[in-house]
Amino acid sequence: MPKTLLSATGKRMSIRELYNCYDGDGNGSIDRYELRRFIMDLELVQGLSDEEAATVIDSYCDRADVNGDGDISFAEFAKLHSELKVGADG
Ligand SMILES: [Ca+2]
Ligand SMILES: [Ca+2]
Repeated sequence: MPKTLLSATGKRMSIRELYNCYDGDGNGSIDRYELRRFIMDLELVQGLSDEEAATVIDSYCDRADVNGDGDISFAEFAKLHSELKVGADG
């Protein structure tokens, strides 16, 4: 379990809590800019140049935004979250 899937207080958060947490403007959905924060907090782009990081973040956004409407719905976020957890175990 990546430590970054824990809240700032070290307590595990539910996906719903995470989703609300990263919905920075509180409009009920996570847009690509808000997802960027999530990706960065997960340290998935650590050590990369800004340019490389932007590319990686873009690819995560594209992957997460299944229906391509520019927002990451809760269902889309939950799917990405589960994929990241699997991927982070190795
Ligand atoms: Ca939002
Ligand atoms: Ca979407």
